Amino acid sequence: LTQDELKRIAAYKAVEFVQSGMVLGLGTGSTAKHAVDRIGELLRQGKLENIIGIPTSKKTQEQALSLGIPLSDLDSHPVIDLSIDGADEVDPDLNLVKGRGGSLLREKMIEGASKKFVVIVDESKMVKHIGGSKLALPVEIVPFCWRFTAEKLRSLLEGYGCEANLRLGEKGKPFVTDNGNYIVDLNVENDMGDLGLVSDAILRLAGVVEHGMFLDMASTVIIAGDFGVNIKTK
Ligand code: DER
Repeated sequence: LTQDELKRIAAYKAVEFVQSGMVLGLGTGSTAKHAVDRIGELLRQGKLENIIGIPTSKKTQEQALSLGIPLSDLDSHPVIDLSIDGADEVDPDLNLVKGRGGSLLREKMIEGASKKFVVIVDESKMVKHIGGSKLALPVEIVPFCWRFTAEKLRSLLEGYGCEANLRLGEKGKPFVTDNGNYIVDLNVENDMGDLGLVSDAILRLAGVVEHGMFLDMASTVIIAGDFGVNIKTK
């Protein structure tokens, strides 16, 4: 099976948790895209009804609109029944790294407001400990004096062998999030140990908006692999 087929399998499995009448957090990324497509299909077939979607990015908002999924926002729905989203890394405690698609702030707000947060991944996302792989830990920061904040982040984590790189968009310009902020990708080499301490230290830096570690937030992780589908629940 291709990686995209595995993503679709995990996504379709997660949509089985969706019931008519639910307020749903709609995730962002290539895996969540399959879940949003599936929800749109079931609505069209009349197998689901009275769904309200809360999109985690402008990209997902456009996808949901094109599928005719009724949309709203957190101001109107501060409590969400179920959110479905992908992840970049999942550790054995179901802690996540997210944000490689640049939507981590809205995802964390919406998924943090959800009674149930189902994560959908292909098996390649499973790691022994998050942040210690070659993949980056995204941090959303304000554009004002971004070099100052990036250096503060780098020195904060230099004990773990950290490089801080400003994420670039088109034509070498800084990538700008849906919220008008920048993203610094922290390439951390070693296991960061107590992730809660690292999270608090990052969030204390005044120029930081939010980071991509989603600690103790996932209620269920659906993993699709050539072995089949494995569902881990907190
Ligand atoms: O950027 C994000 O937060 C995405 O949800 C990411 O974590 C997963 O994206 P993928 O499904 O395209 O791998």
